[in-house]
Amino acid sequence: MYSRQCQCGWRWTLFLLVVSGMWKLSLAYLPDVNIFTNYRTEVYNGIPSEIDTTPFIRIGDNYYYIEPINKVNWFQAAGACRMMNAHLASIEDKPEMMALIKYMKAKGFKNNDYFWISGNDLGTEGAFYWMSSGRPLTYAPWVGPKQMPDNYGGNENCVHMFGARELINDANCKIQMLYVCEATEPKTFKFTYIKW
Ligand SMILES: [Ca+2]
Ligand SMILES: [Ca+2]
Repeated sequence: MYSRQCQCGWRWTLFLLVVSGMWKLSLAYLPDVNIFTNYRTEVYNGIPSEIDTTPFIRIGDNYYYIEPINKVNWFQAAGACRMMNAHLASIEDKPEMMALIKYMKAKGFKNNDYFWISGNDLGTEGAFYWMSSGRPLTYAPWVGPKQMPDNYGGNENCVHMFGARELINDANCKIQMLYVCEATEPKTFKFTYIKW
């Protein structure tokens, strides 16, 4: 008698044998489950909001200290920033400059308030670098209308910004002025316990 029923029992048996074999094989290549750690580390830019950063203030993604009173020369300003485990600021793009000037204007600083930042051409006349990063000044909004940097008097090798304008100028490093320090962007590590 013709039957459509498949006598497939042996095929199922073979299938299950193969699958179980693969499973055992895969186990052989898996590392011991016990070596998996239950901890995971995550790294965040910036610091949690509950941590007080005073006297540094966060503007955009950066943390600055803006010296409001004591005027010093560029080298002293660089040293003062290092004493705070920071550097003279490097204003590396227009958004950073705009954010900083917006804050400084709001604090009442004026165009005739000059602030040292880390740019300089002390190494090679006319080749300006940020001391804090070692990078060349690619964003360099030199003040006009006279063409700057003018190396006036043959001795202007340090860069300053203005308190209320998105501009920079080269000046004699020995002039005394205010300064802006920038803290290295902090990283925060979060350690998470995961129940497997
Ligand atoms: Ca110069
Ligand atoms: Ca100048």
